[in-house]
Amino acid sequence: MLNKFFLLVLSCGACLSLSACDEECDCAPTHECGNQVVEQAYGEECDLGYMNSFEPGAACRPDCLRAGCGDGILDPGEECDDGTANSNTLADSCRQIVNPEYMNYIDTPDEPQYFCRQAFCGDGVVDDQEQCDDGNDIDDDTCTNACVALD
Ligand SMILES: [Ca+2]
Ligand SMILES: [Ca+2]
Ligand SMILES: [Ca+2]
Repeated sequence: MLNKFFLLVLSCGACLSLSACDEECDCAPTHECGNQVVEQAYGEECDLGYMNSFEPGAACRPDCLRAGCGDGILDPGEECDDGTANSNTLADSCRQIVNPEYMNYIDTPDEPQYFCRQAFCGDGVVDDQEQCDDGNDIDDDTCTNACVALD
């Protein structure tokens, strides 16, 4: 496997150095994040070349993934974003919620919209300042919609 890889690299290098055999050269296709070509086969979601940026609100990150909830950068419209520390099950964490009411500012209709939101009453996790959180809309059960526990 390794040898095969090196053979490919060698033949590719040799081929590219000889303009005469350009058309026969079946070297592995090259790809690069930053070449302004969205190479989906290599996991790229976007590629704006030198415009790829870690800046909040940038349309494309330097890793050729779209900006959004979960990238660890506080983008416009996000209440929080702790990246991989976002959690929908740990108390007082930044929530990563799929909810059409909270559209990410970047329109990606083909994918679920994650919205980064602070922990809140109704997310089903008992957070700071909450006596309970059953995550439902029933106000007169044992946990009110204000996250107050009733006997
Ligand atoms: Ca690319
Ligand atoms: Ca973000
Ligand atoms: Ca909660």
